[in-house]
Amino acid sequence: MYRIAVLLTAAVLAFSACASDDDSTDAGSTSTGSDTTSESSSDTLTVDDVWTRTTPEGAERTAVYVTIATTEADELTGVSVSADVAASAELHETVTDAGDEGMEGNGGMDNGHAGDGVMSMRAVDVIPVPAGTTMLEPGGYHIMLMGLAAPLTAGDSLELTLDFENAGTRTVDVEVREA
Ligand SMILES: [Cu+2]
Repeated sequence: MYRIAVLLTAAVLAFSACASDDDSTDAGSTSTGSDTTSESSSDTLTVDDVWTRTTPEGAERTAVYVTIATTEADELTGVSVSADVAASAELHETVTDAGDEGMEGNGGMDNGHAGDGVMSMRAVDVIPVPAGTTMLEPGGYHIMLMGLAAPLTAGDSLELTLDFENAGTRTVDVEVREA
């Protein structure tokens, strides 16, 4: 019994000595590295810093902004919100020098868009999300909550569900900031 153990030990030593001829140092850290890779490839896209402003009494809609970080180019193709919060949610783009094709009923500036010059906005089917960091922020792309069920107040908790072409669905919490 003892002799077998010694022989096995010798065999293991011989094997590892052999292996270290080829791959000089660390066969161990190679497998650790591939674990890390497979973990990160299952979550290449993250959504952070999701926020909106408090709304005055009677406001019908408001904009929500997010920051998206992704290692692979993607597209934001849809957004949805609980009916408790708003009747619907849309992907929007802010444009300056409103064209003639402006949205119906876009007269009010009660929605958080800056009243600086002539700004308008329109619904889009898709918001491009190139690799890197994409910020949906005031004056650019945003998410619009249409038909607010109630005014938004600081500390409210609400969720949005974002649909990405490649990364799938993300449900995120929206922070309501003081306007
Ligand atoms: Cu909008």
